[in-house]
Amino acid sequence: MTPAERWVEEVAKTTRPASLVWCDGSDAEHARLMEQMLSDRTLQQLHPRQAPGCTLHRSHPSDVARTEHLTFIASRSQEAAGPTNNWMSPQDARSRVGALFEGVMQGRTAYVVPYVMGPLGSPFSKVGIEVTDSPYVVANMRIMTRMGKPALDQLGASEDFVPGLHSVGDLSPDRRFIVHFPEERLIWSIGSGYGGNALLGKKCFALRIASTIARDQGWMAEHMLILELELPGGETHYVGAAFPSACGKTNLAMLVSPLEELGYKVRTVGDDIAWLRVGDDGRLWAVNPEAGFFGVVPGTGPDTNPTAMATIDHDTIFTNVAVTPDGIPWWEGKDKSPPADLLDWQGKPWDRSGKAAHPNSRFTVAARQCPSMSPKWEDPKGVPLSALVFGGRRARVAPLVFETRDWEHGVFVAATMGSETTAAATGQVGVVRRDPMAMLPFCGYNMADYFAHWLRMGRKLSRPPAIFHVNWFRTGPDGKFLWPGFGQNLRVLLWMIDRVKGKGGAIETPIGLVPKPTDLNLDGLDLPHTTAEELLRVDKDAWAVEVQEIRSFFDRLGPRLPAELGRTLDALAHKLGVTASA
Ligand code: GTP
Ligand code: SPV
Ligand code: MN
Repeated sequence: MTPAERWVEEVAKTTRPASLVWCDGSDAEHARLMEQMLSDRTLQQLHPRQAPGCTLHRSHPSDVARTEHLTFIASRSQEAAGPTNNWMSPQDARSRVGALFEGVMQGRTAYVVPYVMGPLGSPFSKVGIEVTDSPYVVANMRIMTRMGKPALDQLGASEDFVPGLHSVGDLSPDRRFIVHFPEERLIWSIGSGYGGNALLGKKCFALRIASTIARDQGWMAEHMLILELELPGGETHYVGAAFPSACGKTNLAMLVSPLEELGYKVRTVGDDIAWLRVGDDGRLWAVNPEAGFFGVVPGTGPDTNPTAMATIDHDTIFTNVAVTPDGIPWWEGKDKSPPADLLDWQGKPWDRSGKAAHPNSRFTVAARQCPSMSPKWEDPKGVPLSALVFGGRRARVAPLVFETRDWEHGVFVAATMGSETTAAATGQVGVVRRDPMAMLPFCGYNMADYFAHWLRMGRKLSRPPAIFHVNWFRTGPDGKFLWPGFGQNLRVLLWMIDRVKGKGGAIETPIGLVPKPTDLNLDGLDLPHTTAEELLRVDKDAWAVEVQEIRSFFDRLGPRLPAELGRTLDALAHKLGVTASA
């Protein structure tokens, strides 16, 4: 027996499924599963001509987003998980959560899903095995990862895989736990069938577990899109960008250049996760470990993200969107006016009072369907990054863009970024919180140690990427976004590349290097100069308040916080004329 077979046998003994199916990832297997889910109503077939090969899944209404308060790091010491993670001792996890797995799959089929994160054959790829009682999860994993036989072939008789045990349980939030054992590299998830809670290759493995492996091995697992930017004449640059959930990663990764005719093109390498390493050339290299997109549906339309629209017009699993009686999917932002007789995301006639599609409704679609994929997207060695971008959703305070002074300052800005919460996780929406590197819910270990790891990585990079901060979401007094966003974000990327090349103007401010409106290429954009000024304004009073918030966040992290970050905060406070408080 291989180590994989031994582990599967062990979990089967605990969960006691009626049958066990090893998934090979073949078309025939997929067809059987789809057939079964259509007949038991797990999935609904959508319109054969308007949405060929597309299906709709409606999740349980209490299971529509990641549940951060039910997500745990079960490290031996609480200190290892750190103050920003929920912690459970491994013993507690075994008794409290382990007990829930006893016999949980009785009468159900357990699917064994071997999968690879990263391009097949890449030295940076990693194997996971998810055992799940949800055929919907299997269908999603088949899109999101390289699943089935290729994964087993890559694994062979090795014990180097990340096991993940998943059961929908009874779907009750009272018995829902997403637990990570970082020392054992093991994942347990029960009580949810949704997204990041259940597709264990994604946030659980490729971020939480991978971040701890990366710390130990000297690389990084980050919540980042990766894009390729081609300039006139063919020069290409790669950019990694970390924004919190539902803050624009997929959209930026699929950006359609408004200056395409002038030779500026953007292509997609990844939209959510990047595994980063230091190359022999001293640059930072990025690989997208995923094979598909699990993207936010609302707001996706022909004007905002035509690339995503083209990607999802066939062979896509939609979760929690609205639908017409004849099976055409619909969501807010798809087009101007909703069709008649719409059924909302719960399948009820839509009375037009609330949202028809759930705000966190999602599409699952293979990357190979995306017309903007870069030829390099599956390159086993990855792509070299010229710039890293961090950003959040901030109605106020943060300007459209600024550059940090160096790696250490960049790490400080990333570590202290704030963003408004979104529907991607349960809980209140629109509350500003610190979301360091967009990793607050995804860092598998102590956040202070994670910052130290970032600083350590910088010392290994002889040609580090420049680090920027952006905010597409600043609003005016009328509450409307000041910046057109989407494709026009290209103009901000172009300024970044100018800066990387030692061109492009900027003025020194206390927070970093901010362009003047004239430093940005705004040609053909109908943006009043006063709006551009407002977008780029650094409001010292607002930043003084920010400093206090950062200070209390740093206080929470305690003495493990790298001293460099404390010093950078003091320097910022000084520049703003804020008196240091203890
Ligand atoms: P996750 O998949 O949850 O990690 O989200 P994400 O970071 O990929 O965000 P996504 O690109 O799906 O965007 C989330 C929401 O923000 C969608 O409703 C988008 O339409 C909207 N959005 C994205 N980019 C922009 C932008 O540049 N400007 C504005 N105003 N909205 C944007
Ligand atoms: C996110 O919340 O960042 C997502 C969706 O990408 S989920 O897979 O549910 O985590
Ligand atoms: Mn996304």
